[in-house]
Amino acid sequence: MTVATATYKNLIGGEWVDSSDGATFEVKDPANGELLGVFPESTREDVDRAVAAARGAYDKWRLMPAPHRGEILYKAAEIMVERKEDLAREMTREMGKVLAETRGDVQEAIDMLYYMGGEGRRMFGEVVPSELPDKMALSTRLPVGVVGAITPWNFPIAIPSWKLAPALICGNTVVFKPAEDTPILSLRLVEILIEAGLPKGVVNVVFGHGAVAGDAIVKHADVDLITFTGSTATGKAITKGAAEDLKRVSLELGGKNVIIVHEDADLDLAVEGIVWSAFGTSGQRCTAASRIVIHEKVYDEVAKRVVAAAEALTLGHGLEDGTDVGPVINQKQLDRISSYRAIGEADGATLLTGGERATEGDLADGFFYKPTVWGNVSPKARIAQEEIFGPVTALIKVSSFDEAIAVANDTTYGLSSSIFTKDVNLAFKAMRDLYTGITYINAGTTGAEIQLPFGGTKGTGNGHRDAGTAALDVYTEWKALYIDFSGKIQKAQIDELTF
Ligand code: UN1
Repeated sequence: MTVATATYKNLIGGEWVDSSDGATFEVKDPANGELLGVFPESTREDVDRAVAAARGAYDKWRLMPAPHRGEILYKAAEIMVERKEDLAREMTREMGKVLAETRGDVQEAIDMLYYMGGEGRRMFGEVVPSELPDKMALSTRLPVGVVGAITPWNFPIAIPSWKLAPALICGNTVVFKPAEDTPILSLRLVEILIEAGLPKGVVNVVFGHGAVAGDAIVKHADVDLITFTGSTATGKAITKGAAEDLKRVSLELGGKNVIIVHEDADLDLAVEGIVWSAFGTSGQRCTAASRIVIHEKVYDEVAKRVVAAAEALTLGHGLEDGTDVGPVINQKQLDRISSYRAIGEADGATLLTGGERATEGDLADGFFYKPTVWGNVSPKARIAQEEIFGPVTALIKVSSFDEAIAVANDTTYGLSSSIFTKDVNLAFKAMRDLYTGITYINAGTTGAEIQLPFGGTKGTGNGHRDAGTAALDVYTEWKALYIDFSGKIQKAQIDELTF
């Protein structure tokens, strides 16, 4: 397969421009190393110009009625529906995951554009009674200003849509730095927004790496809000960098997501859910199931079936028919995932399958890692505590429901959790007691829909949520309005009322 290599530019104030010093970086297919594109390596100066363009476009955009902003998002969704297949194919080349999953990624962006387009005609505030006569009290939303959006490579178009669509519908302008591994698909989203009628300067794109371009956005005095999805370490650095200006920071960080298999579970369902959640997207989802907590009565059976299913998965290029699992994103991630083999052994866990690169035939040209299952993992082991972000999962044996919940909650993360059980009482206890932002009953840990809040507790974030109406709280400031039509100066909490 030959793919035309293109040279791309930053988008600043509606103009396509090179980086200020002309530096570039390359983007390659993780399955075979093919060169796909050359991108500007943005400097602090480029970020300064992008922020100035976003600020310049802000007043016009915030004053456009929200339903009109919504129409641009609807139009973008419609264009994306038409191009879904092409976008999905291009994404598989750039990011590696299989075509069914890249179609899902594009669909998630379509869903988000439609959903947030609808918010243009909702974006509800509140009207509440005033404690004084002839006075009205209500709340409404104001945009925050210039949003710096920094996004990861694992959902190259969906996650940018989670940031850009709500930011835009609320009336903010944006400086967007997509992940350096997947800039092509992120750029496609912006191109589509422009085609749908987005005015110049409302979204500005600076390509590059976190150390310079990302850092410049985070520390820029004229950026009001940083929205970031990525690692917990980077999230902490962003929080510190943004503290000087007291910027609002919305973070979606790591996960160590858990599936509980209770003794009464439907094991066919549970095994299918485990395999999909652990090895789909090569385990590179924030929501991937990297811990499976299994009741001792069914542990051996579940372990046997999960190992057999993992070994039956076909690795290959995501565009080839029959591929179940694509490559991981890059050499650095491959090295990181590989390093957990020795860590798991040192933890005293039993390697049941995988634990090494896959190098048969063409796989040697890409970053392929065998689906890996560790057995008899201690809940405190590093492979049960640290986010590996690859096709690796840890089986943990427990002897009761209460122990399962305690083990499930015993991590520094809190994104997604699930339980397989037929006992309705236990299902409700799990919904209440699993301290995560998302809990599934009789399903795996992945597959969140965009109309509900997405995010997690503890080290997974800082209390904000992507998606759903909760996202509106990230991208707006609440404003309270009091309208006194009594013709007097009335004093709240002071005036004695007689009726
Ligand atoms: C992520 O991995 O950061 O729920 C996002 C899911 C997807 C989104 C994952 N809808 O797995």
